[in-house]
Amino acid sequence: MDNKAIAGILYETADLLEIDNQDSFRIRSYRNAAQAVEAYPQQVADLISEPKKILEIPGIGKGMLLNFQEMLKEGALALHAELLKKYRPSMLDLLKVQGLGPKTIALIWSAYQVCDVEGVEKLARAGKIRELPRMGEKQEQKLLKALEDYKRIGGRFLLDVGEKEAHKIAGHLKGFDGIDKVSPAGSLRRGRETVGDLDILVTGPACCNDAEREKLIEHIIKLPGLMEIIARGENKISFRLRGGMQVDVRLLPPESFGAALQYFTGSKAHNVTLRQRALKMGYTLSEYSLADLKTEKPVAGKTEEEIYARLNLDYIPPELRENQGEIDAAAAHTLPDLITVEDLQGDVHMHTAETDGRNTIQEMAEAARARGYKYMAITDHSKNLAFANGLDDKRAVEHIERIRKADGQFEGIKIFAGIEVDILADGSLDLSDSVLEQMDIVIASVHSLFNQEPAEMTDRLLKAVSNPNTSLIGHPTGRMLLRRDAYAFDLDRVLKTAAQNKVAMELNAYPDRLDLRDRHLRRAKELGVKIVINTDSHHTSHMEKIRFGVLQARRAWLTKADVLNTLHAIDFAKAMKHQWPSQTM
Ligand code: DGT
Ligand code: CA
Ligand code: CA
Ligand code: ZN
Repeated sequence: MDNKAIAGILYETADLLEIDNQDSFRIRSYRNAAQAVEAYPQQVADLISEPKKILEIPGIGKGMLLNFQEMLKEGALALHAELLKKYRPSMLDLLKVQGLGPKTIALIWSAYQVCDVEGVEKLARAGKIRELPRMGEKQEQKLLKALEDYKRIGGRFLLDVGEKEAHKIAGHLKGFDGIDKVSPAGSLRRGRETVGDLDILVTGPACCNDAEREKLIEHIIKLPGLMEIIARGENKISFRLRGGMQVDVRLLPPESFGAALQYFTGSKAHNVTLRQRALKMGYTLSEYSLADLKTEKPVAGKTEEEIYARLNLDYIPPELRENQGEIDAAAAHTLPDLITVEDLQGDVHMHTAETDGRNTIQEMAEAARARGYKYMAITDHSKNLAFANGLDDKRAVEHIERIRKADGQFEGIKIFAGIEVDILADGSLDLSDSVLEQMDIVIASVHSLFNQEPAEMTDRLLKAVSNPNTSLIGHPTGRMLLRRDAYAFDLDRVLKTAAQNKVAMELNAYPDRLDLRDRHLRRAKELGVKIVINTDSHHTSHMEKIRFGVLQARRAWLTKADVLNTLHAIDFAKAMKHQWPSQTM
């Protein structure tokens, strides 16, 4: 159990104690402990044999120590489990609704014994919330709006969170005899930017008869972190994990694994179009097989490849299966040769401890070289971002010197000197031209005043794209997935000017940004704008997030030729100075 998991249980316990009307001192002790563990630099699990050290963590007393020992030994906390049993896990979903705190939830519970999102919504629609003490019509309306927001985004998870849970489940399943393959399907396999629930397919001898399947399902429900079983069938089980994510696991015989993988990978729209094509060709396509329409005899089903081939289609990578023209392209053999992680030669947006990063230039360079990159860039913040300790002109120049020196010391990787300079309210850049001119790469980004009028924001970005020092625009729409929408502006106009000026757009690979997003990237490509895929790493461990960016690039049909940081270092450096390669590679 890592610190995050421990903190998660403690936070939930505090909330549930509050709903349970326990005394505030006790509630606070759980919340404080959760905060302390979350911020603690060392893993508490490594200290299990040294209780003294655990007691040195601020806010952790003897009573809390017992809780820690229980969690680390049992993987759970009895108090937490009891409270969840009393109030049902759905209570935890309610706590995630904006503005719905433990106090209000306790109020609703004591009046109506309702503790799930749907139930509370019903009460609000029936005008039952306004009747509660300290509530009124206004609070009820606000709650309804919050419930709507919750349903729109609250039930979804970032791609990396979904992937991590899927890995854990796959690891647990592989420990069982008679399993050959475990594959994620659904939106996770398509690399969608967020996932609703996880769909996981399992095949092997253990899936082929009732007795074995029963044993396998018994094994699955022992998964650590499984909180609630939602539905259990002969070859399917659905459950909810701690944290709220729902998982559907399906057990399949090998002969229909490909058909099931195809079906459950989706998207629904892709499947509908594919099924129509199958019908026209005299087949039926189902989750069990591709079969002859008349004789009902299966003609394919073991692998996805044989299904697509039977339908006279090139294999369609999961990322493209959104019914956006991929089936026609596969029929015409014109699917793009999608970019891969291996195509990338460098990552050119990263921060160091000089501003708000955690590592030195050397540490970042070492990590980039270990990934096999041929080049990288250090691009710390500028002074407008005061809370990040952004650089002014003088410090920026000193930093360039340090970067050049580090570059001289490092074999095997070119370290470009760059900056992530703020685009100020009027579209000017936060550092002097004379300083920006010394940079190999200038990433211009909006980090403030997101609420400008759309026309003003468009002008602001147009001005940044027209600045001769700008090489690319960082995270161009500013959205934060599940938290903040993109700022409003005319992206098309900005893209058109960017194409003229040969200023690139970033695909920020960080899983809570993924900005530009898939359909915007596809539009950028259409308008002739080149892309740079970056991680925006603030720590050496962030560099591996690059694959989430590549997934989005693939969803946007991008090839190696569309992405500038697939170029060799010398050509890449030219591209950052508006000299894009003329012909496609
Ligand atoms: P999500 O979970 O909201 O992120 O999105 P998906 O795409 O994973 O959707 P999900 O989990 O409801 O279903 C997984 C796949 O299964 C979906 O992409 C296509 C297939 N599927 C599920 N239900 C249906 C259905 O009623 N009709 C068709 N044609 N396909 C379905
Ligand atoms: Ca799903
Ligand atoms: Ca599902
Ligand atoms: Zn930024």
